[in-house]
Amino acid sequence: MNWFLGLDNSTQSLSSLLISLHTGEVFARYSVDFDTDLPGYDLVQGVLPGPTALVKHSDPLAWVSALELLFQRMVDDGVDMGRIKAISGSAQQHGTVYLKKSFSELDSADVKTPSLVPVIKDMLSRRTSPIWMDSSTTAECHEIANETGGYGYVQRKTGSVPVERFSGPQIRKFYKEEPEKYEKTSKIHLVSSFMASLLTFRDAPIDYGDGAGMNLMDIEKGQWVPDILEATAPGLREKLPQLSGSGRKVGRISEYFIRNFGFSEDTDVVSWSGDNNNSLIGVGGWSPETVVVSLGTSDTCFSAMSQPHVDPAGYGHVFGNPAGGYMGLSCFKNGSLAREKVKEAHELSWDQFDELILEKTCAGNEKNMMLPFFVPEITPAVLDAQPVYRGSDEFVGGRDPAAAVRAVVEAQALSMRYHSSWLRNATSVLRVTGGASRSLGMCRVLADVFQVSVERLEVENSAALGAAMRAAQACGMEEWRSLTEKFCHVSAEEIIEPVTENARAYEHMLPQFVELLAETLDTSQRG
Ligand code: XUL
Repeated sequence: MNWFLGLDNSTQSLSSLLISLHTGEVFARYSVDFDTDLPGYDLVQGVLPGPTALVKHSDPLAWVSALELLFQRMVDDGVDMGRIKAISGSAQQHGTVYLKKSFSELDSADVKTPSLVPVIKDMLSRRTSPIWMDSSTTAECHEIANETGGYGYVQRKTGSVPVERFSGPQIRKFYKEEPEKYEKTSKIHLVSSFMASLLTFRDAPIDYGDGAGMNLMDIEKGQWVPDILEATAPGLREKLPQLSGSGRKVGRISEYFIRNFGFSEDTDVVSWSGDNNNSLIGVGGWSPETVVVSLGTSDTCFSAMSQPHVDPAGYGHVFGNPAGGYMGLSCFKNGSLAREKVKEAHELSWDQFDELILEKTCAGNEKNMMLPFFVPEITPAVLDAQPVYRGSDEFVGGRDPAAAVRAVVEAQALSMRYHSSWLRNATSVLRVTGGASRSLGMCRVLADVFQVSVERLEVENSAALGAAMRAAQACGMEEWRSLTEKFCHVSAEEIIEPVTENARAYEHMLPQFVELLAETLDTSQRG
């Protein structure tokens, strides 16, 4: 029994991998895509259609279904589930799941139905879950700030100013709009703690890592902040799970999963955490020398921090590092969503997208520049999404695919460089992970804009890998350092060195980009 299972419940899919401490192998990579594998839930890129562009919810039952389908795929493929010693997971951050009292009594329920979905459906006090893409709580952010010591106070306590997608403002909105349902809610879980609870059939704690993304937890003390809870919604303290360290075993896997999928009754479930927190571990970035760029549905830029210093501009966040200490993170919503919009607008394949960056355009993009706000942006806060174009008539008129492709990627890299300076991490290396890290063009532009080496890891799903490594560490099997040496490999051909001649183009472009941003921003959006 030396296999450890890492799961990753992201915005668009649930995926898995197993690590073997014995052989150092990473295997059993499976994935369930919410849109295509679970069409009955009507999700589009993992999200339910909403009343406005600012409202983004998902269906927690799709996550339950995905968990069962993923395990079934593993079993059907002959994976010996009985050899899994422990499971941990990673989940999209900030999203919340609202449950009735019956959920906390799940461990005494004798579930005999072939699926957990109808059982959990009856236990939901709110049918849908607001997720990290939601930007609809500006009013609630103001209210929480005004009722407490202001934006700066909430930031000093919780690591972030009140932010639209964070759990606290989302909970407040639910309380204001549906007070009876709020009243009937007995537990509010994060996606991460909900998934861990499903596996054990008991309320799992929220780990400090992901708990820091709620605007409710004192990042230094690892405790709920009473006056912020009060300003958020009445009686909230009783509705929140416990807080705990990320390395805690939260229980054994429930009888239901043993019976249906062949897990051993000794299989431990270890606290789940946020996807970014897990990625920090999965890329081997748990000590402060490394800056990580994760290119997924959202793009994020983060690094470990020994002391929790906050972003003076108010956009960055301090979360918990699962290996201890803190991590600083900036999140950009127009990540793969923006790249896809440009790719689709010009009817390109991903290979053509890359070729246009690498072969047909050069650093600086002949003064063509874009602000890729295709959907409301987080960093910087832009609610009224509208891409902005500056440059030649062809480019502005949408008739230059090559310039458009380079422009979206250069804008993302410049924005990351500009908005990550608060991390104060003078790095010489960027570790790049996530689906779009396969794009050599994207990595080339990152290397040139930051003028540092870009390293790509062998295992692309660093969130699932980090979760599996955390499961192993929590079982006392190995230290972070040896787990990192075993699983976080960078092969020499995956290192992209910066082209020094391109440095000048970006030194010149960055202030122009910042100026265009300043002109475009509606500063009245943030109080
Ligand atoms: C981080 C954030 C996103 C989600 C995506 O603050 O909102 O990266 O975690 O899953």
